[in-house]
Amino acid sequence: MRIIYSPRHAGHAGNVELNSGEIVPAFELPRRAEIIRARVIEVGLGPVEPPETFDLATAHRVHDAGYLGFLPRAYAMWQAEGRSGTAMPFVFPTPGLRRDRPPADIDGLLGFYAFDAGATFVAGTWDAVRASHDVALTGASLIAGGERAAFALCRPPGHHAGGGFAGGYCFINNAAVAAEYLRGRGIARVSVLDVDYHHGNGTQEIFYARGDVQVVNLHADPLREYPYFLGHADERGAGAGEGATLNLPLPWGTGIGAYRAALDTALAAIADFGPGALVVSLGVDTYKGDPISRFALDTPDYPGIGAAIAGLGLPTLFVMEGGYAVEAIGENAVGVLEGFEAA
Ligand code: Q9C
Ligand code: ZN
Repeated sequence: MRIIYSPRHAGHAGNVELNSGEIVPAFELPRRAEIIRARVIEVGLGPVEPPETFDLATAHRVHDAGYLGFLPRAYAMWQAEGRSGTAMPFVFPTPGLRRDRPPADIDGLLGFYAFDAGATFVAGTWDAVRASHDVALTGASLIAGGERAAFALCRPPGHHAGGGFAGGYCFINNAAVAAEYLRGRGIARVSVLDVDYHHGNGTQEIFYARGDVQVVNLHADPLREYPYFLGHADERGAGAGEGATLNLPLPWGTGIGAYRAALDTALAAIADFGPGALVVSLGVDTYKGDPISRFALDTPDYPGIGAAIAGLGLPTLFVMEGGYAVEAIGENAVGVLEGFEAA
């Protein structure tokens, strides 16, 4: 399969994050994408190509204008206060506070456009986000043009970013932009299958009231896991989207047996929906060695996941999301793709 990659991800580097009450180096780091790229080449998965440049018209269909306008300006506003290092929000307009008056300074704006402190900015962040968006759209354009499958090696990831907010290492929702693009290319129904360990709250929110894009999530139960405040089984969609959202939360410690049973349920729901294309939010933080996650999948389990997805017989765009066990991320992520190809 064709692989889309941009070296511009590497400017999003040196960030720190809040973890268990301490500021630590961010788990979402450049080496992740480089190890996946090296593994793609090592196994000969296919040609690695640079993205084309896309305008933000499709992104504007899934994100608010105020939010998209803020992202490129955030770090310059931070620097204008005389600061360097990592720009991170610390105050958020939770219900009970006002959302109708966007703040005028950087600390207010960072929180206004975020749901957690986990999507942080450095000098190269916007350029990396913009390139990641182009990587996803280039992959989507290959699918729209008739390719059976493509791999968008996106970094930073996207599935926690909602219409008007960043969070969880995510800024532009690459998978949502790709799905919307496929709709715009005349594919009447598109499904998003999110296999990242964490619930894809942003993707779900963006399409929740729409009947043309189905969103199916397999993830750690939000009762005990980030993002905590979305991803329960009783969320089924709203209005025209009633029934087009499916959540399959799983307990800590889930191994491949229970995981494959849930995946089969997810795949049957997708087959029922009858999409013309599939976008897979591919996170491999389901791995037993992941430093921030608690599932128990092992490296030999990943090709079977790819093979099961291939069984749908759909044009399929894989969009890279999470996975923080850096030494294993290449084998695990590319294992899914190899399994897909071999099926
Ligand atoms: N500080 C993705 O996998 N933080 N995002 C967890 C560690 C948030 C994960 C606690 C994890 C976000 C794309
Ligand atoms: Zn994740």
